Amino acid sequence: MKHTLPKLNYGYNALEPFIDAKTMEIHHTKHHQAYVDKLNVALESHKNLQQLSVEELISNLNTLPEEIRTAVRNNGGGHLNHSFFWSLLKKDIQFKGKIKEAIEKKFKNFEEFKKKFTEAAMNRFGSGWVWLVKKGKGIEIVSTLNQDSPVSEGMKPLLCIDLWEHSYYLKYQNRRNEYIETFFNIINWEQVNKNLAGGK
Ligand code: MN3
Repeated sequence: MKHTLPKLNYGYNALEPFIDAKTMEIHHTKHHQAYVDKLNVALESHKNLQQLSVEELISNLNTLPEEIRTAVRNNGGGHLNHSFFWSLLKKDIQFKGKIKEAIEKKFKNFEEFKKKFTEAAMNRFGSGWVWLVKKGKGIEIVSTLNQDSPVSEGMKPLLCIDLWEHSYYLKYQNRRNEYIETFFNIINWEQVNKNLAGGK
């Protein structure tokens, strides 16, 4: 089974003016596609691993043959992280439901959550991601380097922001702070609620 680039269920311009169409198109068709392609190359001579989903691969990195472990970690991680990220983006979705309750329980209120998430994203040195994850019975903010995923650590992602410059540089250049601020306008809280409700 070859891994394939998932189609977006919205247009590249759907997140304008917060994320511009050109950035979305390049991010999806070039960056994400490259992770998919390189993952397939890494698995070419490992027929048994081709049956596994990318989530299964990333959940069990330590069981993979050493010669492809880094390639799968980076490119499988890139594929998994981006597929998840695309599902989280939508304009004009109200913050409500169980995720609202969980965030208010953990962080007191939305503003405090936003502040902590923003701090984590600003402090992510270099390329990586910041996540809201379910861990045990609670939720917490974690940060990963490069294309590492909290899935590898047994955590269940609820929400994430891509902090690689390719996700914002065309429109925001070095202003990561503006990109992070704008991200709060395009969170699909309906999907985050689904992620919270889903297994594990
Ligand atoms: Mn990216």
